[in-house]
Amino acid sequence: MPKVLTETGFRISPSFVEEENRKALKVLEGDFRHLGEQLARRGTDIEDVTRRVQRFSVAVPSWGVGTGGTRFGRFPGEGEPRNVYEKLADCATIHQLTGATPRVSLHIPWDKPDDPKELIEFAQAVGIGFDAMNSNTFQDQKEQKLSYKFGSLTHTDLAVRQQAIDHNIECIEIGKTLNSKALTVWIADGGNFPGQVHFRRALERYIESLKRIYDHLPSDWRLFIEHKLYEPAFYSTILNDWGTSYYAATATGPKCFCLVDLGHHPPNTNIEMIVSRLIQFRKLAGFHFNDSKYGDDDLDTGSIKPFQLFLVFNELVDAEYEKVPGYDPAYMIDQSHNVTDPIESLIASTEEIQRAYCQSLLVDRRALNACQESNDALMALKTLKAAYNTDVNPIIAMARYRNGAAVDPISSYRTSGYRKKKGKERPAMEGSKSGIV
Ligand code: PSV
Ligand code: MN
Repeated sequence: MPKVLTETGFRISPSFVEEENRKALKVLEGDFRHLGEQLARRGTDIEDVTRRVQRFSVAVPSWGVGTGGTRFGRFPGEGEPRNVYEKLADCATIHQLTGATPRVSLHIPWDKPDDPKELIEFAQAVGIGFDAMNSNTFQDQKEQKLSYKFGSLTHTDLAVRQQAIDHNIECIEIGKTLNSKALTVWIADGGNFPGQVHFRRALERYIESLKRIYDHLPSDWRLFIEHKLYEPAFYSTILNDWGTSYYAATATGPKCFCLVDLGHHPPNTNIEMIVSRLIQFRKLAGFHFNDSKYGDDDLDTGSIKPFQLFLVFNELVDAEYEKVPGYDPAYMIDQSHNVTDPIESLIASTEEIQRAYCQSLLVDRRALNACQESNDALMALKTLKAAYNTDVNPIIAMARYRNGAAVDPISSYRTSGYRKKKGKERPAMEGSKSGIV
């Protein structure tokens, strides 16, 4: 395993980014000034919006920097990360270029460190921190005693449930050493046949298991539970929707919250309304951002339904604006990159998330409220569209520049030759565990 700085391999130098930015700055300043004038006419201060975009951040998933795959295959890319250190190095590069992804979310045991202290040192050296820990009881591991084939936290056999509980506690223990502050639990438990699972008893077992995990949660930690309609169980899943998630989180305790993965609903679901409900009930954990056309496609955020993403952020900014007590959502990306360079996809997705946030900041909330109160449906939509249709690229680019990142991150990434260099440094290894598959 690499031993701090000297072994991080090639890194894009700050002077390279500065030089790239220098070439793009004049045009950016012109566009920013022009947009600033437009927004001023609408009563919005571009500097205020830019500062808020600068402060916004989203975590990246360690498993997102490797090529994903489908049930049918995986087509690995050049220079894929082969261990947690190389994943951190790629995540740090994304942060260096976007200035908006300062933390990485680890998945255990995929990223289980041999020595957490060494991992922290490495993370500090490349300039990245740790976000929520993720447990994995949806696969069997080599050294594992009991199988999760028929469930984990909800298994009919107490010994299997105990094994899954112990694994989650281990994730908390590892996370404590990394200064993480949350555990995300997603289980694949469910049934493929009508009659296979007793719905009520399985949900009771789930909540009992969650409570055992919750007992080990440090006082400043939160427990995130992630619902999902289907897959890999195709008939029924235990935590199938936000309502069940709300019930389970409430039954578990005040530090347990409901995480919304955008791909975990039936097509056409009004996700922004789910988000609003969870905010109202003080149980929104945060997000796994991605996009989908048909199901849990794990496509790049904003690539299919950018207006939906904007409407989700509109609810979030509304909660910020109204200072809803206890409102503190955790933002994370959860995608599978099958045909692109994962670093490029994560950079582009970060930009789409910032865009939706920034556009939501432009919503004239007083005007919207007036439309709602006077039942002016058409103007209510037009008020939202005025914000959504604004090209906020100059604000996002300026926020990046002022955060010391790249004005045009994908262009700088490509020009730096990072991927080619990693291709030489990281010859493919047998059994490399990047991506999801
Ligand atoms: C399940 O589909 C999920 O969204 C969960 O967050 C997992 O931890 C993640 O994908 C990675 O497989
Ligand atoms: Mn997810």
